[in-house]
Amino acid sequence: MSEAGSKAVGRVLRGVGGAYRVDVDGKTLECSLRGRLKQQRELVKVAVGDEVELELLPDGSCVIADVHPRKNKLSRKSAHGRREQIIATNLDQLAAVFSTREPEPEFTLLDRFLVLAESSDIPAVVVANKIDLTGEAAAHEQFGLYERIGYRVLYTSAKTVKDVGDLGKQLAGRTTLLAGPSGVGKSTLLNSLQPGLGLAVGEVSRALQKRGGGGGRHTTVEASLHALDSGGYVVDSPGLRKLHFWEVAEHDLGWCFPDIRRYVGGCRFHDCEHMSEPGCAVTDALEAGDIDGGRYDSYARLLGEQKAERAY
Ligand SMILES: Nc1nc2c(ncn2[C@@H]2O[C@H](COP(=O)(O)OP(=O)(O)OP(=O)(O)O)[C@@H](O)[C@H]2O)c(=O)[nH]1
Ligand SMILES: [Mg+2]
Ligand SMILES: [Zn+2]
Repeated sequence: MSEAGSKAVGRVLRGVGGAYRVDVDGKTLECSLRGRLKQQRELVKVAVGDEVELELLPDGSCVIADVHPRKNKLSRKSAHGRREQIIATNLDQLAAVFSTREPEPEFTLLDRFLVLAESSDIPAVVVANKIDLTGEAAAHEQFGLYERIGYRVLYTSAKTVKDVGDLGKQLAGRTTLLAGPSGVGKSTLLNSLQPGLGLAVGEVSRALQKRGGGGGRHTTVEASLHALDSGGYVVDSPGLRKLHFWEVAEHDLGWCFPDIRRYVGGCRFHDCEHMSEPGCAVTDALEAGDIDGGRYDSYARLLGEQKAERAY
């Protein structure tokens, strides 16, 4: 892409404040949005992971002229107001990264990440990092529930090369979003898998953790896509303390919990919300101990949020 007017297709690596970094066959180009797209920016938000059409202008600058239709996207509601914030697009899987300690895992937040993935039909795996702090047996106790539900859980320590091998295999050849709270080691894991990435990692000071909780301040400040030597791409993303859904549109909420999904066919009413309806196979399974109480609480809380949203 050297002559004015020439075109190319690339993939958005990152984008802040109207400046985008786009990968074209292994070369990184700095681009802005073409005026026409800029006007529709509320409509066509260019996001990390997007496949875009580029055009080289006579002045040597490069613009994004169009965005290809997306295979999928993961979005959240912005912290302020009611806007959609696209985290990443065109994903093959989500890796929900939590740590066994420092910070301790917040399973209601993990449930939210999993529901987000299920609702978009994006496969999810769970990464339980920092097993060096607890030992593997304790980590299995913490996260074993998710294996029983049917998720793949990868037990990792970014401190030892042997403990990131399975994660490396899981990422090879796919586009993966690594998401989770701040300080759990997302960037550190990626650096251990591929030292050349050189991602900034934070220091979780014990003092800071005690004061602020949740691992302190954020180190990664914006999502960025990286090509892996093993094929595929990873998106490293800033830690999220909260995750509010922009939409859980495609499926009912119960469908987004695989452990609840398998019972809904047995409910007396087809529109059962599994709260207190008679003949509910889900609450029966809960009482029988076949559905975990914490998972059911996550479901009930999210259902409450959805209803409040609809009433809004
Ligand atoms: N003991 C131990 N510490 C780890 C491990 N992985 C990461 N850390 C440490 O945890 C701290 C936070 O790591 P980061 O990689 O910056 O965490 P992050 O998830 O990218 O955080 P944000 O960018 O803020 O979202 C650093 O001090 C790392 O050295 C691990 O497996 N074991
Ligand atoms: Mg980070
Ligand atoms: Zn029911």
